[in-house]
Amino acid sequence: MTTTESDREGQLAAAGLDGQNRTALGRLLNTGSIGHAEEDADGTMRATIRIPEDELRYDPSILILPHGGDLVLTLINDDKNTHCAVLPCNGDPKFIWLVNHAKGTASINLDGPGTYYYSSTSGNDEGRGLVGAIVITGEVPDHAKLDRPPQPRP
Ligand SMILES: [Cu+2]
Repeated sequence: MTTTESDREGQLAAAGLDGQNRTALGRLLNTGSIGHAEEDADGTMRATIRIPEDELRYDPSILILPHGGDLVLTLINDDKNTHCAVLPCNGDPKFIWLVNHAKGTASINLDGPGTYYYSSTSGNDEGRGLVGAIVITGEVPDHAKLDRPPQPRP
């Protein structure tokens, strides 16, 4: 599911910050849409991220996960240029190369809540805004909690 916030999009468009070579070289980071991963019965999460033609953004640009774990990402490059994604993953990052009109799948594991950024590191994609975020909600898994008394929280 993808949602948009029309007021913000209108303001970004009016300011010339929603595309390439207007007010700035590229769009601002994470000004695109928001999406939610779907979850299989076994807890594996799935989502599809596209790179629309001539927009230099991931869509959704912010992907929200209900909790940490395994994520199967389908990436589709609808653009007329080659892009990629260097994705966060426990251990080493994962790299997926996406030539024009390519579709690929990346399996990653992120077991802690938090905000993870990824981008296309080819050409000047990052500088032009081809940066996405994966936001994991939920609690830290028990195995990652420190053995200490409850801490005050804001
Ligand atoms: Cu779940």
